Amino acid sequence: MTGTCTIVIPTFNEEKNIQNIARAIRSEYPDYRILFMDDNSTDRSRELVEELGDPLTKMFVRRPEDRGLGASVIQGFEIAETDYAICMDCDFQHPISALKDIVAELDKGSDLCVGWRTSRMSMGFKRAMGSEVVEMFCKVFFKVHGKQTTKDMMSGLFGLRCDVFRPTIQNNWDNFEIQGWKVLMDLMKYIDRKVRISYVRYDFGTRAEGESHLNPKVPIMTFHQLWGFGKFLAKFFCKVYKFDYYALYPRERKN
Ligand SMILES: Nc1nc2c(ncn2[C@@H]2O[C@H](COP(=O)(O)OP(=O)(O)OP(=O)(O)O)[C@@H](O)[C@H]2O)c(=O)[nH]1
Ligand SMILES: [Mg+2]
Repeated sequence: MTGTCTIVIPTFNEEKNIQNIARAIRSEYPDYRILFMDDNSTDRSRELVEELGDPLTKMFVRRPEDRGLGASVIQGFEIAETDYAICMDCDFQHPISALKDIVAELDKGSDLCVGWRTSRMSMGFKRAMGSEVVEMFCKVFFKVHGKQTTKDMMSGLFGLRCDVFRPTIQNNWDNFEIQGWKVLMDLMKYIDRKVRISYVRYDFGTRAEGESHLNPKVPIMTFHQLWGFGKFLAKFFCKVYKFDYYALYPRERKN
């Protein structure tokens, strides 16, 4: 028997994609729940989700003081009321067809199924190379700290068994990189047991509509996930790019 599934989609101002993605998922998967984790979008996203009138498609509007892509996804996993939860972006960069393959892997007994990109070139050469290099760098830190890695640590498409990951989420809420983008990496950092990992290969696409939210703080926040030395690097790059480190991480401010 197949497990029940929630598709967790973090959103911020995705009015150009939000109905299309919900309809595309629904046309292939009549039973999956869709949960948009929205950070108080200022566009028509909320009305557009209501307009769909789909009882299995919901939008959770998050507290404004808690804004963050990482926090949105992790909270979505925590509140999902299904056996499995899969995270994907709203802009069609992740193929809808991969969702059933992820569920099939979880049905077979994996705790975590990672969407493993065949190539990152759709991001453009420079960004793709940067992403590969940062990923290799991160993996070294994970190995040094005796942590499990995955073949695509920075993939935004992955599914998990909620019962396995929920305790980790609940016990580490204050440790996660709230505004960070590398949610899978965060979960692998804190998961307290060896999880059974499987993979689904996929072609990473380009954004369908709307504006990218990628910003220069994303790599800094990725470094910050890498324990003490990573925090040192994050501070260094904040200085170089003239960002206020303590505005990003107020809890680290010394009194
Ligand atoms: N909840 C929430 N979602 C966000 C936030 N920033 C971005 N998102 C969503 O996270 C997903 C990934 O963001 P994108 O802007 O597509 O980032 P990207 O895929 O790295 O960049 P592109 O390749 O240019 O699309 C999208 O579904 C966004 O709507 C945020 O602050 N909060
Ligand atoms: Mg995108």
